[in-house]
Amino acid sequence: MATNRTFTMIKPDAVEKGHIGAILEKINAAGFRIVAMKFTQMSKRDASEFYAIHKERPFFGELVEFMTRGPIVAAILEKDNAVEDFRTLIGATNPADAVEGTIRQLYAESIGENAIHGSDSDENAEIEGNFHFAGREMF
Ligand code: FUP
Repeated sequence: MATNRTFTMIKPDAVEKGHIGAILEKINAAGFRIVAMKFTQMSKRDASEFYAIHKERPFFGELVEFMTRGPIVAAILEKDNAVEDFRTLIGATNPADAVEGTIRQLYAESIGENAIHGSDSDENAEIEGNFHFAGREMF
């Protein structure tokens, strides 16, 4: 499997609770290399654009409110099979369904406030990574 890249965000709930360090430890321990990282806060426009695919869903308003209520950590990660392996590391979208030891099982409260994002395809990793790290030629 070729080395490739994925995109992640440690979401406002996990940042508020002081879990940045613990989550980065798990990411490093799982063999991911951090190739770009920033501590930032998304505007309503940013979050609406980032999650545009969900704009017709009933939870869209709450999702935008949540993602903009405090800072996040955005990062690009590199590893063999990065996208799939990172989805395994973070666990199911709903932490109630997440496998023991996954980041969402350990640190997430609910499907709406689920601690961390991981891109679901190589194509979306590139789109999302370029959204947050425009002009850096990360992919
Ligand atoms: P994931 O790929 O696991 O991040 O999940 P989705 O792309 O399906 O959802 C993106 C975000 O929308 C989730 F992280 C949280 C939010 N969401 C809800 O609030 N309710 C839902 O029923 C589904 C998703």
